[in-house]
Amino acid sequence: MAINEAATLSRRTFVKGSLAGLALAGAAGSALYGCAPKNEEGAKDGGAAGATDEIVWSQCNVNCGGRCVFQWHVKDGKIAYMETDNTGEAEGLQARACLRGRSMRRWVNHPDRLTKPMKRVGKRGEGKFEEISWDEAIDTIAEKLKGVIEKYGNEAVYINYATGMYSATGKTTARLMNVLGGYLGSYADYSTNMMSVAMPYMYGEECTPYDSVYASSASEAEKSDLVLMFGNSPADTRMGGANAVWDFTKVREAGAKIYHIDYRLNETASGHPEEWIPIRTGTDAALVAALAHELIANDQVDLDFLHTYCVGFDEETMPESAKGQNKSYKDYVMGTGYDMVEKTPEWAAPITQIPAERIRSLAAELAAAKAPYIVQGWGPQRHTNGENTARAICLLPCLLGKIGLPGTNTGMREAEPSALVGGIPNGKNPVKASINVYQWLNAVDHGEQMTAKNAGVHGVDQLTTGIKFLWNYAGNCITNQHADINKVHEILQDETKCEFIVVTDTVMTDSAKYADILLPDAMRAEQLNMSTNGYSEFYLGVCVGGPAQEAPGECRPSYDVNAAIADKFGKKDDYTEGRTQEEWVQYLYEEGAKADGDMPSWDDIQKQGLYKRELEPVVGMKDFRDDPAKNPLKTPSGKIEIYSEELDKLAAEWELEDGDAITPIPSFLPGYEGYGSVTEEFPLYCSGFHYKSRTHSSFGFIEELNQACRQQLWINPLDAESRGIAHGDMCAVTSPVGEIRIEAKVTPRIVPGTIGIPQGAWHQAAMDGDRVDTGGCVNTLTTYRPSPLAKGNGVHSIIAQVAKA
Ligand SMILES: Nc1nc2c(c(=O)[nH]1)N[C@H]1C(S)=C(S)[C@@H](COP(=O)(O)OP(=O)(O)OC[C@H]3O[C@@H](n4cnc5c(=O)[nH]c(N)nc54)[C@H](O)[C@@H]3O)O[C@H]1N2
Ligand SMILES: Nc1nc2c(c(=O)[nH]1)N[C@H]1C(S)=C(S)[C@@H](COP(=O)(O)OP(=O)(O)OC[C@H]3O[C@@H](n4cnc5c(=O)[nH]c(N)nc54)[C@H](O)[C@@H]3O)O[C@H]1N2
Ligand code: SF4
Ligand SMILES: [Mo]
Repeated sequence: MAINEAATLSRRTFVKGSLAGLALAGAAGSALYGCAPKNEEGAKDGGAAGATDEIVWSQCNVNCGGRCVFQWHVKDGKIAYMETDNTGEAEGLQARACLRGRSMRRWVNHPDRLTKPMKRVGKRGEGKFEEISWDEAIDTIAEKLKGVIEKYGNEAVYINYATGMYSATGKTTARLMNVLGGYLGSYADYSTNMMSVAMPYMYGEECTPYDSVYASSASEAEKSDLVLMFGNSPADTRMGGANAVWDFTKVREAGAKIYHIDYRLNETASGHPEEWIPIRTGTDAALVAALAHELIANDQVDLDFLHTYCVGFDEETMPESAKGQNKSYKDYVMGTGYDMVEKTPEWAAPITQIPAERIRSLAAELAAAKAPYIVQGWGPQRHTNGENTARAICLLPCLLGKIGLPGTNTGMREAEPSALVGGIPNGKNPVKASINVYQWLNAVDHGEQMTAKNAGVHGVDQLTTGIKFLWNYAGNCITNQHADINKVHEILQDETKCEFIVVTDTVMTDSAKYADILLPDAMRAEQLNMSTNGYSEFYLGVCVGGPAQEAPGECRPSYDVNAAIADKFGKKDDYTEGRTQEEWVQYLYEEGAKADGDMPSWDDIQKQGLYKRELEPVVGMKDFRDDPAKNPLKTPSGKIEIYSEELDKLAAEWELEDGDAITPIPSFLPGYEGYGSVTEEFPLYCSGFHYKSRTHSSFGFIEELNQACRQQLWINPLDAESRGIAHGDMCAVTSPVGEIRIEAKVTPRIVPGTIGIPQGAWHQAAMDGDRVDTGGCVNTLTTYRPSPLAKGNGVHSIIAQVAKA
C-alpha cells in the first residue's frame, strides 16, 4: 500500500491558504529546536503561521541511519524553519526527526561553517590554516596525488572510513579514485566490525548485519512472549519516528516480557528497571555459556534442531577433522573439553556480575518461552572479544531451536529494509589489496609489513607500501572517532609516513586539523538531495528535493570538486559519464523506479518530495528453517556452524598478538583490556556508548543539544563514594593511553566497577602541551589494538581510573 501517493499536505510549493494553515498548526510547539515558527510571525498572517514561499524536501543524512524527513520552509531564499514528516495516516509510519535532526538548521546556518578552501600552515593537528582559491586547492591535490601514484602506486592512496554523508550523490571519492587507477580498499565498518567478520563463519558468507534474510523485523517482536536484548537500545540509537524504538513500545503494550542485558540501564529500559539485567561489559559470552549449561543440564536444548540444522553442538555433528577430540560446544560448557572447566552459573556469576540464581531463572524463562525474540545491538560486539560475543549471542536461539519461526529472531540486530534507489556507482577498483577499515593507522605507520596472516590483509599476501595519501570526506575518523588520539597524532606528525591528507567537511572538526588541504562542502540542504529510507523498520521510501538555500561563501558540492580533480588527469568524462549531479539524481531515481515498478514518475516525485510504502515484516532464516536441504546456508556445511573448521584453520595459521585467540566455537574470551585485565593503576572497566545529543561527533558543536544532554561520565555510587566524587563534580579519567576531563553523573543506572562515557564528544587538548582532553572524547582513552579475527575496533574495551579533578 502506498501511504503517501496523494501527498495532500506535501506539495513542493504551496503558499498561504488553508492547507498551509493546517500543516503548520501541527508543527507548532518546539521553537527551541527551530522546527516551528514563532507565534508573532504566525500572527501576521491570520494564523497561517510564518507562511513561507516554498517547502523543500530533504533528509537527515548523518549516520544515525534513520534518514528522517525534513521539510524546509523557505522564505526569501533562506531556510526559515523546519518541519519534519507529517504525511500518511498510519501511526509509526512518519519518519519524524529527533531533536538532532530538528537542530539541523542550526548546523546549516552556523557561523562556524567552513566557507573557503584552506591549506595547512602550522604543524599537522595544530589547526593553523590559510585561505586559498579553489584553483590552487585543486591543482595542489592533483599534483600531490599524481606524485604519490607515480612513486608508490595506487595502493598508497586510501579513502578513510567516514559516515557523515548518506545520499545518492554524497560519496564520490571511490569513483574518482577508480577512474584514476584505484586505491587501497577496505572491508567491514566501525559499526559492526566484529559481527560482519565473525557471523559469516556461523550463518554463512552472505550474512551481514544489514541483511533482512538473517534477521527478523522489529515488529516480529510483537508476536514474542520474551524479548531478550543484548546491548541494544533503539531509544538511544534509533530515535527517529519510523525507527525500531516505536516497535519496542508496542511490544511492551502487547504484554511481552522484555529483558535488557546491558552494563547500564539504557534509555530503552528507562522507566522499567525491572527489565534491566546488569552485566559486566564484555562478558556476554560467559553468560551464554552458563545459560547453555542450565539448558543442557535440564534437558532443555532442542537436540532435533541442533542435529538437523547445526554443526558442532555435540560430538554427533562434529566435522570429521574434529571428531573424538572433545572440541564441541557442549564439551566446552560441560567441562569435558578445551579448558576442562564447567561453565556453571556459579562460574559465570563473578565474571558477569549476574547472580547465579538469576542466570538459572533466566534459563528457565528462556526454555519456557514459546517465541523468544533474541536480539543484539552492536555495542556487545564493539569489544576486543566481539567476534565471539556476537556468535555466542546468536547461539542462544539455536540451543532453543527457535529460529525461523514467527515471533523469533536469530540473535542478530533487527532486519533492515533494502533500498529503493542506489548511489552513483563507485566502479571497479583495479587495486586488489584491502585492509580492515580500522587498520588504516597501522597501514600509515608500517603498511609494507602487513600481511594476510598478521594483519588480515585481503586480496594479496602482503601490502607493498604504506598509505601515503589519505582522503577524508565527511568523517571524523582520523582522530575523534578512531582510537588512541595521542597515538594518531604522533604517527601523523611524521610527514614521511602519510605525505598528504585531504579533508572535506562543513566545520573545523578535530580530524580536519590534520588536513594538508581542507575543503568546505555544500550541505545537503544546499543542493539537490536524494536518498532512500534508512534504518526504518516500517517503510520503504525515497525523498527528493533541494536546494533549499544557497551554500555560504565558496562551499561547493563534492561531486563537482571531484569532477574538477578528474579533469586534471584528463578523466573528467570517465568520472561524470557526461552527467551533472542533478542528472545523476534523475538517472538513479529512474533506474530505481524501473526496477521497483511501483515508484512514482520522476515528474511526480519532484512535486511530491517523499514517497513511502509499508514494509512487509520478515522472519529471519525462515527459508532455511522451512527447508534446509533446498535452502542451505552459505557455510561449508550448508548448516549453522557452531563449530567452524575454517576458524580452527585460521587459529592455527595466523600470527596473533600475545594474549589474543581465535576459537572455532564461540567460547568466552576476555579480550584485550577486557575481563580480568584491570590493574591497581587502572582498576575500572570503561565503555563508550552512542549518545542522544550527537550522532557520533556530528552535532557535537550545537550548544543547545549539549545543554539538553550533557557530556557526563556514568559512574555507580559505590565507585563514586570510594573516590569522594559527587554528582556534578569534574573528574579526571585516565587510561593507559590518555586523560580526559568530564563531569560525573553518579547513578545506579550503571553496574559497579564499570564506567560509561558517551562517545563522540569533541576532542579538545593542547597537543603540544599536556594533551589532557577537556572535551571528554572517549577515544583519548581507547587503546589502538585491532581485534584478533576481524582486526576491528574493539573500542568499548577500556581500562581506566577516575579521580576528582
Ligand atoms: N543517538 C545516536 N544514535 C545513533 C548513533 C549515535 O552516535 N547517536 N550512531 C549510529 C551508528 S553509526 C551506529 S553503528 C549505531 C550504534 O548502535 P550500537 O552499537 O548498538 O550502540 P552502542 O551504544 O555502542 O551499544 C548499544 C548498547 O550496548 C551496551 N553495551 C556496550 N557494551 C556492552 C556489552 O559488552 N554487553 C552488553 N550486553 N551491552 C553492552 C551499551 O551500553 C548500549 O546501551 O547507532 C546509530 N544511532
Ligand atoms: N570509542 C568509540 N569510537 C567510535 C564508536 C564508539 O562506539 N566508540 N563508534 C564508531 C562508529 S559505529 C562509527 S559509524 C564511527 C563514526 O565516525 P564518523 O564517520 O567520523 O562520524 P561523525 O563523527 O558523525 O563524523 C561525520 C563527519 O561528517 C561531517 N559532515 C556532515 N555532513 C557533511 C556534509 O554534508 N559534507 C561533508 N563533507 N561533511 C559532512 C561532520 O561534520 C562530521 O565531521 O565512529 C566510530 N567510533
Ligand atoms: S533519528 Fe537520526 S536520522 Fe532521524 S533526525 Fe535524528 S539524527 Fe537524524
Ligand atoms: Mo556506526
